[in-house]
Amino acid sequence: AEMHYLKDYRPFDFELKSTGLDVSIHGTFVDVTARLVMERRQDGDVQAPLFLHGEDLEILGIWLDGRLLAPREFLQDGQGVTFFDVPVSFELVTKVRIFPDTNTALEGLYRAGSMLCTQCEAEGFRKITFYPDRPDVMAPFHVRIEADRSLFPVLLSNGNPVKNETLPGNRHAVCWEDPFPKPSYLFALVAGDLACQKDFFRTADGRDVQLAIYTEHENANQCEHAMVSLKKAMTWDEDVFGLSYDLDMYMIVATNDFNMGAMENKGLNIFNSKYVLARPETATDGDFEGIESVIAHEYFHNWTGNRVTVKNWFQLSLKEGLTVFRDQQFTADMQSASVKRIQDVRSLRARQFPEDAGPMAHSVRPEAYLEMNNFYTATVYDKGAELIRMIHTLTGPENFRSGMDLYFARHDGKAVTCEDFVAAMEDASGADLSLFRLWYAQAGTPVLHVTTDWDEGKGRLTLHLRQDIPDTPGQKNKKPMVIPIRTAFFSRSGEQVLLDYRGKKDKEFLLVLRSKEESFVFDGVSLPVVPSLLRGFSAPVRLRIPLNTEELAVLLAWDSDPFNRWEAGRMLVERTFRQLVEDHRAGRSMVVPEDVIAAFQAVLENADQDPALAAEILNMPSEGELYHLLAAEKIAVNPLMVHEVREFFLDALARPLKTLWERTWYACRTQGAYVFRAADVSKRRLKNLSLFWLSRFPDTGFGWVERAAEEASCMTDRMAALQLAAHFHEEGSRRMLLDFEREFAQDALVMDKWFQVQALSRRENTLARVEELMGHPLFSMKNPNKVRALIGAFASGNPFRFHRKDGAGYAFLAERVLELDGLNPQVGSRMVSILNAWKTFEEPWRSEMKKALMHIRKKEGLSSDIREVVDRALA
Ligand code: DPP
Ligand code: ZN
Repeated sequence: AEMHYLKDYRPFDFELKSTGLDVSIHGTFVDVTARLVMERRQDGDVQAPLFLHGEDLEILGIWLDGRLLAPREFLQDGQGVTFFDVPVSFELVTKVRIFPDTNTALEGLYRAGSMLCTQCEAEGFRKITFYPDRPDVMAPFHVRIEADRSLFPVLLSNGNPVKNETLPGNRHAVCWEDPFPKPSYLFALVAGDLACQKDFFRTADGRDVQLAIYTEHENANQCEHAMVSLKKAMTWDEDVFGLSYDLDMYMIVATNDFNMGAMENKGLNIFNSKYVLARPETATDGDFEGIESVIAHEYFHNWTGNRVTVKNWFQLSLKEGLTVFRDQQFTADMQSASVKRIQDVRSLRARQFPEDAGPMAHSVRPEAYLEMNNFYTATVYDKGAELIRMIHTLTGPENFRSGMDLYFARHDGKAVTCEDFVAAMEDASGADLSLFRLWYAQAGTPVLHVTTDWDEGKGRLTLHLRQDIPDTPGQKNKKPMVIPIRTAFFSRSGEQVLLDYRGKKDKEFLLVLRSKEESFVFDGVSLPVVPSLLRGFSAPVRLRIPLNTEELAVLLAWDSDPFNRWEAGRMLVERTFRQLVEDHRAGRSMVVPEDVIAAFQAVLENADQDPALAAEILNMPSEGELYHLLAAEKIAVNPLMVHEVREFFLDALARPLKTLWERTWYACRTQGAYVFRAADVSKRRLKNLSLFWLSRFPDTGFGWVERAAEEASCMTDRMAALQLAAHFHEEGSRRMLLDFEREFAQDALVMDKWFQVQALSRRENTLARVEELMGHPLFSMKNPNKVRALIGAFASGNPFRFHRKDGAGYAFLAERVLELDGLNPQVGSRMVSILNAWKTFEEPWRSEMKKALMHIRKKEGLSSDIREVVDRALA
C-alpha cells in the first residue's frame, strides 16, 4: 500500500456504463464473472491505460470484446491489473476465483457462520472482482447469484429481484437489478439459510415499500424493535427533510461477524447483529437506543451517502458527518433531546478530542491516508457532525432545510465533495461560510478563553473572547476559526436576564467569534450576572472560563439549557478534581469543599423534576475521562494517582448523600413489564446510578447489589447489578456469572456482555482473568464483537487495570494486536490505537507503552492498517 493524497485526485479516464456480475457459489470457492461496459472519456487522458483494482484474485480468464486475452496482454500486480491498449468503447469480462472461507479480514466476500456476506466500504470490492473500485465511478448493477438450494436458499443483492432459476444438481439462481447507479462500495451480496421478518411502509406519496429483516432462524423473534425503528426513521426523514425511500424493497441482514456497526449498501443493509436483535430479557436500554439510532443512521444514508455520494474517500465526512447529525436529530426527537446531546458531547470529548490532540490527528477532510479504513474516525464522524450542527446553528433551521433541498437538487446521482455541501448551504441561506470552511481543513480542538469585565456604574458587561488552535502533526500556526457561541446570562438567584446587545434586547444571543480575539459588549447589566456560554455545546471547542463554585452552582441549578446545567456540574467536578490532584501531589490532605457537595445534593433532591438529566449530572467522569482532562492541561497522567483521587472524591460525595440515594433507588423502581420508552429509561438509569453509589459502602454495598440482582426483571437492571458485583465481590459475582453463563451460553450477543463485564472488573486479577477467558470455548479472535467485548473493553474501558505499572497490560495488548494483524487488521488497528496516548503518561507507564508499540513495529510485513497507526504514534 502507498500514501494517497487529496491533492493527487484525478477523475477516472473511463466511463463505466454498466456492471454485470455473475457469482457462482461452490463448496470452498466462489467464481465471480464481471462484465463491464466501458467507454473512454473524451475529456480525460486519451492515452491513459485502463487500471482496475483487484487483490487476492485468482484469474480464470479475461476477455476483451469477446476475445480471450493472453497473459502478456495485461499486467497484474498486488494492487490490480493494467490494460495498455483498449479501444474507445469496449466490453471487458473477467472471471476470477475467490475463497470466502479463509477471509478472516471480513472485507470483501466472507463466510459468517453458515452465510456468506460482503463488506465493501471502503475498498473491499477489489477483493471480489477486478473493478475501478473508487466511489466516483458509478454504474447500474445487474447481479446473478447461483448456489446450492439447500445450503443457500436465500440469495440477496441490491435493488429488486427480477428472476429466479431452478438449475440441475439442486442448484438455483436469483437475479437482482439495481436501477440506481452506485459506486462499488455500496454493493452487497448475502447467501444463506435465513429467516425473514416482513413488514411494509407506505411512503408519503402512497407507494408501498416492502421491508425485510433477515436473521439466523433462532433469532427471528428478536427483530421487532429494529423493524419499529426502521419505520420511525422512514417517517422522520419524510417529515423533517421531505425524503422518501426510492426502491420497492428495503432489506436488512444481521450477522454476528462484522467489523463495524452496520453498512448502508443500497437497498440491502448489512448489520452487526448487535444493532438489530433485541428483547427485554437480552438487551439493555443502551442496546435498544443503539439499534434505533444505527438503523436510522443507515437508512438516512440512502439519501446522504447513496443518492449523493462521495467523490473520493477524503470526503468521507460529507456522508458520515451529515448522517451522524441526522441520526442525532432523530434520536433527539424520539428520546430525550438533552440526554442525547449530553451523551454525544461526552463521547466526543472522550474519543475525538484525544484523537485531535494525538498522533493520528487529522482534519475532518483528511489530506492523506495510507489505509482508508483507519479514517473511519471520531473526527470524520463526530466532529464532522458538529460541523454540520454549526452550519445549522449559523444558518437557522429553515435555511438549513433549504440548503439540504438545494444540495439534493444539484447533486442527486452524483459523487461530490464537502465543498459542494457547504456551497449549497451558502447559496440557499445567503450566509457567508467562506471562513467557516477552515473547520474542514484544520485539525485540532480550538481552545476558547473567556474573561469578563463588569462596569457596574455603566451597567456594562464585556466578554473578552480569544481562541487558540493547537498545532497538530503536519499543521502549525493555524488561522482563527468561526466559532458560534450561544450565550445567555443568569442572575445570582437564577433568573435568565434580559440584556442589550448592539441595540437588541434578548435573553439569548448567538455570538460568532471570527477572529483570534474579540470583545462583545452587553448593556443593561445592573446586577452581577453569571454567563452561560456555548449553550447546547454550540461549537466543538474547549471552553476556559473562570467561574467560581457559587457561579457554577447557579448554572447547575437554574440554567434553562439542560446541556449547560450538566456542563456546570462537569466544570464543578473537574475543578474539584484538579484541586485534589494538586493537594495530592503536594502531599496535603485532600478535602472536597462543602459547597461542591451541597450543589450535587441539590440536584439529587430535585431529581424527580428531570430524572434523566439528574442521572447524567450525577454520573461522574470515568478515570479515562479524567486522564483526558489532565492531558489537555499538559499534566502527565499517573493512573494510580487518578484512581486514588477519584475514589476519594466519590467517597466524599457518597457519604452525605447515602439516604438520598436509598430513597432515589426506591422511588425509581418501575412496576410492570419492560417498555423501551424515554420515561422508563430515565428511571432505570437513575435507579441503577443509585445502585452504583450505594454499592460503594463497604458494609451494605454488596447487599444492595444482590438485592437488585434478585429483583431485576430486564437485562438493563441485570447488567447494572452484575457489573457492580464483578467489581466489588469475588464470591458473589462468581455465582452470578455462572448462572448468567448457563442461561445464555447459546446467545452470542448476550455472551459478549458476559465477557465484557469481566473485562471491566476493577478487581486486581482482571488481566489474568481476561487471559483465561481467551481460552473460553465461546471466545474467538476471529469474531470482532468478542475481541471488542473482551480485549477492547479491558484495554479502553478499564484503564485502572489495563495501565499497570509493570506494563503487563500493554504487553498483553501488543500480543493481541500482532495476532490480529494476521487475522483482521481493521480490528487490530482499532486495538493498537489505544496506545496512541502514550506521550501523555508519566513514567514508567509512558516507556512501557512505547515499548509495546516498538515491539509491534518490529514485525515484518505488518498490515498497512496497523503500520500506519504505529508509525504515526512513534513519529
Ligand atoms: N458507512 C458505514 C456507516 O457509518 C460504516 N462504514 O454507516
Ligand atoms: Zn455512516
